[in-house]
Amino acid sequence: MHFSQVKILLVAAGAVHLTNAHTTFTNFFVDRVDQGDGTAVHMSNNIQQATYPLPNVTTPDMACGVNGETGVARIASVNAGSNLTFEYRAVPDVSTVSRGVSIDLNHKGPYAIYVKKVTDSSASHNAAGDGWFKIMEDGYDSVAGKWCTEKLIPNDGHLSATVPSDLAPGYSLVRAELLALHQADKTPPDPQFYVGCA
Ligand SMILES: *[C@@H]1O[C@H](CO)[C@@H](O)[C@H](O)[C@H]1NC(C)=O
Ligand SMILES: *[C@@H]1O[C@H](CO)[C@@H](O)[C@H](O)[C@H]1NC(C)=O
Ligand SMILES: [Cu+2]
Repeated sequence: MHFSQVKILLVAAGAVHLTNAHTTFTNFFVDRVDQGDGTAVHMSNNIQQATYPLPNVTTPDMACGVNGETGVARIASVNAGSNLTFEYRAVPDVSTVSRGVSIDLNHKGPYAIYVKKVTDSSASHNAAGDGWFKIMEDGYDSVAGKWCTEKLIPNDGHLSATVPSDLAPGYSLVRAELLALHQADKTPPDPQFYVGCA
């Protein structure tokens, strides 16, 4: 095989990789401080499918994603008024790739951030069900002509929200929801939810 052929194959593999790469919430920031890769974050245990959209929106996974009902030991402290940032990555493990890509540009849609008071943030099985309320949402920016998913790319994959000043003290879960609508008008409809909790 000639070198030129090798190069073409690599370019093709890269393109396929990007198209298949969806996104997932990996890093939680409190007042712009990164808590660390996956720290205090409920994440999928499936390496191959961690960035896939929710396979079934009628299961409890809708709350915090696949494996999202599994509690995590690390808890981040936040204050009223704290800036919470949620980093999304197309490739969760950035030890082998550049941090650059957060989502493929073909995804178009809004995001929202929710909070739920819980008895113990590290406990399992406290995510699905009642109690969630929305603290932030952003959709289509008609002035810029851009969806929030498109702004995510130049913004290093970061979504953010402010902790409400009247949030009761104690433990809470916070849920990030990114919704890609580019397949939602197809048959069958395929709204792609990328959800995760900290
Ligand atoms: C989605 O989950 C619901 C509830 O568990 C189940 O009844 C349904 O068959 C699932 N749908 C698919 C396409 O797997
Ligand atoms: C939170 O901080 C980020 C920088 O990491 C900034 O872009 C964003 O505007 C801030 N959000 C709020 C609600 O202040
Ligand atoms: Cu996708």
